[in-house]
Amino acid sequence: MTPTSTDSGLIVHARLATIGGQGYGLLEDAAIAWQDGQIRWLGPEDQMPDACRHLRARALDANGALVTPGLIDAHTHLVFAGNRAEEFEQRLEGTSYEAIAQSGGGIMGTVRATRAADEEDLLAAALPRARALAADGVTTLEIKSGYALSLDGEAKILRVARRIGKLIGIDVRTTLLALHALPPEYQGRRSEYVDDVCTRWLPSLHAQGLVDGVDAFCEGIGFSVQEVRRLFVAAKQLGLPVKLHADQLSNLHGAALAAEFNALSADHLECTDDAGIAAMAAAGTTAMLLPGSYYTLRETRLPPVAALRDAKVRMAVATDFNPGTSPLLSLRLAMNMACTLFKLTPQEALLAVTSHAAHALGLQDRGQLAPGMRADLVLWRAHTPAELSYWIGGVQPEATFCGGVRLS
Ligand code: DI6
Ligand code: FE
Repeated sequence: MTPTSTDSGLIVHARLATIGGQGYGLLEDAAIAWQDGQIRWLGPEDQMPDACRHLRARALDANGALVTPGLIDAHTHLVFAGNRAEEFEQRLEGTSYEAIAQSGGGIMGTVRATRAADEEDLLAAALPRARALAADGVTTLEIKSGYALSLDGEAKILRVARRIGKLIGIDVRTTLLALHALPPEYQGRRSEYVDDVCTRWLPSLHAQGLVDGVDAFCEGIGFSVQEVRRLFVAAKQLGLPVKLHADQLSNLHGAALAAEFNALSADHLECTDDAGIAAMAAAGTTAMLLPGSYYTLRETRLPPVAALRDAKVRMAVATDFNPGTSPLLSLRLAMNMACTLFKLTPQEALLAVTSHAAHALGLQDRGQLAPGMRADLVLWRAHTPAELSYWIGGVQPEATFCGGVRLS
């Protein structure tokens, strides 16, 4: 690899929050070098090995500023058409989220708009959203389907998700969320819908290379534990990891179900009980906290953060970006909300969008700064790691690298 390669580089005079070892894993007066998209060395600048010195010619001088791993937004519904601003108004006038869904709005409103959009329209709508997340330091982005609810439509969404990653240069992980709402064609035939998703849609989309994981909306207005169980059995047979929208609006014991299938994550958890937490702890399932939807729905039940912490369940945080309950395009704002609303410490919040979020996607090659890890890193216009949770807006990356290649 030559010094001019686009996926090699060096940052000097940095404060590295490595997220390895204890807490932030801070290294002062440090340098970090990468080659072929992988971190090769990091440490005190005066100990830099000769093998890294050829990168000096085009080193970035951080002037003492903070470098973190690239942020990971591990729960989004980024690809859809239209928006739901009208429902936002209705909710503020007193109509509940569930009542809107039951009267044919909610998710189904977005489904109608998304079905009517072609692939290029969907891409054009989604790209600026992904760019907004990337501008805030996101280098790995999970995107769920779930707003077309037909085999071809879900494929269209997942293809758009993959294209976004290539166009912006970030790493996109796709999740099939067909059990999001019952499509109108299947009214009165719920069981047949679940069967079709399990036996036809999932194998077909998997064979097309469009599915990295499987999710479901386990809720009174979504799908039951029994229905989700069938989906998870089918996913496991294909070797696909699962995760679950669990216990957000009601306690259907979704967290325990997720744990039973060794889910990567159980997400939301506002209504999760002690048995659910114990099951997650035993299974190593990550708790995915989503303060954006808590805030937007003006929810008052808090996820059981103290109990999750006591049980040593890993906590991740994501935007849950979606048009209904979380129109939030800043993972940093989600970190701030996780601290202010859920009482995470800023240190927990940074872990939640780096190493714990990587865990929630089943990815071992990122989320920390260490030799051998992907060179996904952000140089911030900030000095202390707590600033990333503290400032509400304003702090932006000075430079972002994904797989060693500079994004901004
Ligand atoms: N994620 C979801 O899938 C639902 N809520 C959530 O947090 C529904 C999103 C929507 O209303 O479109
Ligand atoms: Fe969601």
